[in-house]
Amino acid sequence: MESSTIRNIAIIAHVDHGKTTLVDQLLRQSGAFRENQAVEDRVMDSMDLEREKGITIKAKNTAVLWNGTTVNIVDTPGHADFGAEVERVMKMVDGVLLLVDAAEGPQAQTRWVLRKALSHGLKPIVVVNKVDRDHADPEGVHDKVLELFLDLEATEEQFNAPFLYGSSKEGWTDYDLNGPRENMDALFETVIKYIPPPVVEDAPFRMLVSNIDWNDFVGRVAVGRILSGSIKQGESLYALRKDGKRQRVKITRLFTYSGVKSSDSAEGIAGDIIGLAGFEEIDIGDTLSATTDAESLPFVEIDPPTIQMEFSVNDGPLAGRDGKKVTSRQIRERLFRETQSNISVSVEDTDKATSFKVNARGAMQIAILVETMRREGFEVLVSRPNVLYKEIDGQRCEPIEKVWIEVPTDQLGGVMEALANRKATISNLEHHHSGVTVEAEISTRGLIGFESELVNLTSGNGVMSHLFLEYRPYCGDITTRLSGTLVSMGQGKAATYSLEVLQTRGRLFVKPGDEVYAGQVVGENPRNQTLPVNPTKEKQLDNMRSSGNDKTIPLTPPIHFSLERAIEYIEPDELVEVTPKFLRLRKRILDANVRRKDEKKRVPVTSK
Ligand SMILES: Nc1nc2c(ncn2[C@@H]2O[C@H](COP(=O)(O)OP(=O)(O)OP(=O)(O)O)[C@@H](O)[C@H]2O)c(=O)[nH]1
Ligand SMILES: [Mg+2]
Repeated sequence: MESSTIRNIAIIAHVDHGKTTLVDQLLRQSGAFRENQAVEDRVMDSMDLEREKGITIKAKNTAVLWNGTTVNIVDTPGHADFGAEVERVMKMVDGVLLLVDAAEGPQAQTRWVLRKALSHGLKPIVVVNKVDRDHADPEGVHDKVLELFLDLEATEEQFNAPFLYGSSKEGWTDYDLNGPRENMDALFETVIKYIPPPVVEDAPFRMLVSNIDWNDFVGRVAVGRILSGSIKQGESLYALRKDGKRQRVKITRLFTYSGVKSSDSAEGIAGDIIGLAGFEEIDIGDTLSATTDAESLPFVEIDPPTIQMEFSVNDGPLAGRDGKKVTSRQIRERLFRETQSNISVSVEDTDKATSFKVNARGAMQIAILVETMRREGFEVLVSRPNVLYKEIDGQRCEPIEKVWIEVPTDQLGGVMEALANRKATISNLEHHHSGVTVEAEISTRGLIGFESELVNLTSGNGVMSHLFLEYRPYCGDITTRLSGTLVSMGQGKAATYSLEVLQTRGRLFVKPGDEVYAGQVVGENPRNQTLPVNPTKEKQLDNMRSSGNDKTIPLTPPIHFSLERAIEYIEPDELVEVTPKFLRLRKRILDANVRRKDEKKRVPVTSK
């Protein structure tokens, strides 16, 4: 193998536009799977959470062999919160396949990933995907993508990118919209013809670590593209760490990637994407080199985090009943470990030993981290996300985003009102056959919880995407939750009798038999105030009751929160208690008397 028979590409797109499904087809049609091998859909989404949520969370490598050429492919996530996964692979590839849904057209994240790819000078190939969909408008989408290229100031060469049409699901991509609709050959041909082979220098071995993989036998595996030279198993090299340390390492294993697995390889050559093991410590952004005098290779600049959440030790009365990892030392260690492979997450200690601040790109990204931790046996308290403010010219500034919302015309009113409440400014309204596209500018703060509100307002018909725009001066208080809470005064098991009474006061979050404690938020109060309640009270047996009083209204099922929804729902004086099996909402201060004193002391957080 030599570098002229290698192509390195990343697949980029807005969320759900069909990247992982396309990789399935490339693998299948290049013969990466054995004949008759049962292969699940979206094989690259191999993490449990990816399969459950149906989205890609981590960028992953694979490779296919096509007519003697090795095509290394990086599948990336399309959700905005995982954007750093796209940024960090930019240095591994020479070209990108930009997928655009033929019905939805370019969306917020299409713009963002394309901008990143163009600014790295990567060659794009556009695939208008999902042509099989109802309401697909491939020609219209073709024009919109060209407009996007113009908008993003693509070079003439980038602007003349090849366009293909296809359906990942049906397994075809063609030059022509009319067919033949048989296979992906046109795409393979275009990649090999249009994407240049990796440029390699005639120099000793050098590689920038762009990903960290995990192998049960050898531990951390450094993944990257070899810039120059070659490496064999058993050879030694130097790791230049980001903190300036230089470590000598013996390479114990060398992997190449194909299909869904990695396999051992005798040698890695310049231009190829490989994995190396043998390190005690290694992080994304470190440089590997055969010589002692090599300089560190520059890593990609990535967008800064915009939100922050507090993680703390569970100090509630039920702490430690469910989880196995509950101490601040365990939580701290786990959070700092996350920052080694998740480059857009950072962690800060606070003045309290039991509490940490975690910075990230969005609530979804943090929710995935919390969900992963609870599966590992952790218990933790998490706060509502706060945005990260910045001082610019002596003024307190906050992140502002551009949001695009697709909504059926008859539901526009409710959505506009919700946007106004969240202090958004509408920048454009476009009516089309399937509804209205609303374009607005809104603070990241105002966007928190908006997606669930939109789903509620439009019975699931509204879709939105958003993109960081810039920092602007603080735009004033925003009230995102209008309802109050029902807060338990007692501890014990929730009793049917009291819940029947309580459900006339608001909507409940607990069901009979659930363990509750004082200070736990057990329901929503339609009025914006805290109502103390006792959900544990059993019915008093007495002789005085008449049979008529026994009639009860059946209990409405409690509101079930997903972790992400719970995080966005709570107020600053509340927390989400997360354990492997349970999710509870609670007041920060559990004791009602202390809480009342504290409220009096405090300046109101939101003003009307
Ligand atoms: N109709 C149709 N559906 C498709 C096509 N390609 C993918 N899908 C469906 O679209 C959904 C999302 O597909 P994925 O391949 O997971 O999309 P993705 O771009 O990898 O999503 P993220 O990685 O989360 O950004 C799945 O339900 C697919 O079955 C297509 O060509 N036509
Ligand atoms: Mg995917």
